Amino acid sequence: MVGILAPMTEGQQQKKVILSGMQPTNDLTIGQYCGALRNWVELQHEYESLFCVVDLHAITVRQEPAKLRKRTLDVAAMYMAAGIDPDVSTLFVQSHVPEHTQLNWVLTCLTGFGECSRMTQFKDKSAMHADNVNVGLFTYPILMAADILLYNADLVPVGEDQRQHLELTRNLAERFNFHYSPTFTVPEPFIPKVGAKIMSLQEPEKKMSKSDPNEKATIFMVDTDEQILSKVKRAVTDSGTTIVYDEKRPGVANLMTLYSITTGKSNAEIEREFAGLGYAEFKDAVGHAIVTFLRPVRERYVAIRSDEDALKATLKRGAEAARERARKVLRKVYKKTGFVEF
Ligand code: ATP
Ligand code: LTN
Repeated sequence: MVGILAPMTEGQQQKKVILSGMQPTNDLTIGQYCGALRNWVELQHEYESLFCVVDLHAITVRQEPAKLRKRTLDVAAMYMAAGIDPDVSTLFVQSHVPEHTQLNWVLTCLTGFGECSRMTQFKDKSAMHADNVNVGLFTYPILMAADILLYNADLVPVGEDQRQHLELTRNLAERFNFHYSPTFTVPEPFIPKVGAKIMSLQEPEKKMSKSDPNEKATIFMVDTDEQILSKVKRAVTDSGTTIVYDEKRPGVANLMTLYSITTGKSNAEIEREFAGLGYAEFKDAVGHAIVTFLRPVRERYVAIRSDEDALKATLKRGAEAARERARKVLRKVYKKTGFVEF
């Protein structure tokens, strides 16, 4: 399934393009790693890849400036620790490329009020932040569409919760192409079969979220070995006894998914491994598998994060490369929209 490719300009890459991003609203979780980041790492060699830290999106929820600044660098360092190679992929901060907000405006004027009102994330987040239901939260998915369309991304690797935003992005691309002339690639979501929705360890019917006030519900990528083992040990399961994959038993299913991703074993293999054993043995194995898996990532993270100058230089280089591309696409969009060229 391929979107309509925009005509190639001279010297443009032949590889297909992927773009994705995460908000620097807290430390990253193992949910984000499983749903998105690990796929970015795998896909980066096959695609022309752009990954950004979406700080403009983050301020749709109130942020403390000093924390936002720090977390933006934390998230970029975690991308690299997880395996994003800035010599292979373009790694940048969204606010460093002003074309995102410029395209955002053009797309905003093509978006129906009703389309934004239907977004589940808006409904959820406005309920969660009832004291600050700002217009940015409402138009959030249009800015996301701008991020994607600005680079004519073919594929957008994200978790399940972003499917609806991708659908809006596709509609906006088609709408612009129809009203003006073919300009944007219509992107496809890339949502993994396993791990697209890692659930909370405390309420396994709910998505694991980096903003969950209950810290026991979430495994952060920077958690210590002890924290991980303790959180997994206390994870909510059910009154059953067997280790069998069953979506009706979301606690056990979620732990099986985490075990599968961190060890590479299939559900059938896991079921065989734990046949006749109980939750205690299973949780112990899951906890240790996550610890073994995350430890080297955390060690790389600490090393990368400790050299802030180098990290900032990497992001500067990424922003320059991204701007170079973004400027060309925005220019085309402005021209087609009818703005007088400067
Ligand atoms: P929050 O958890 O604070 O609501 P978010 O979902 O807005 O955060 P982002 O940083 O914007 O978090 O998400 C980055 C990526 O990680 C997205 O592609 C999202 O689908 C994915 N993701 C987030 N949480 C999970 C999860 N629990 N399971 C799988 N993928 C996830
Ligand atoms: N809305 C996304 C974050 C995001 C994004 C993007 C993802 C902003 N811009 C562009 C992919 C492509 C989320 O995960 N909450």
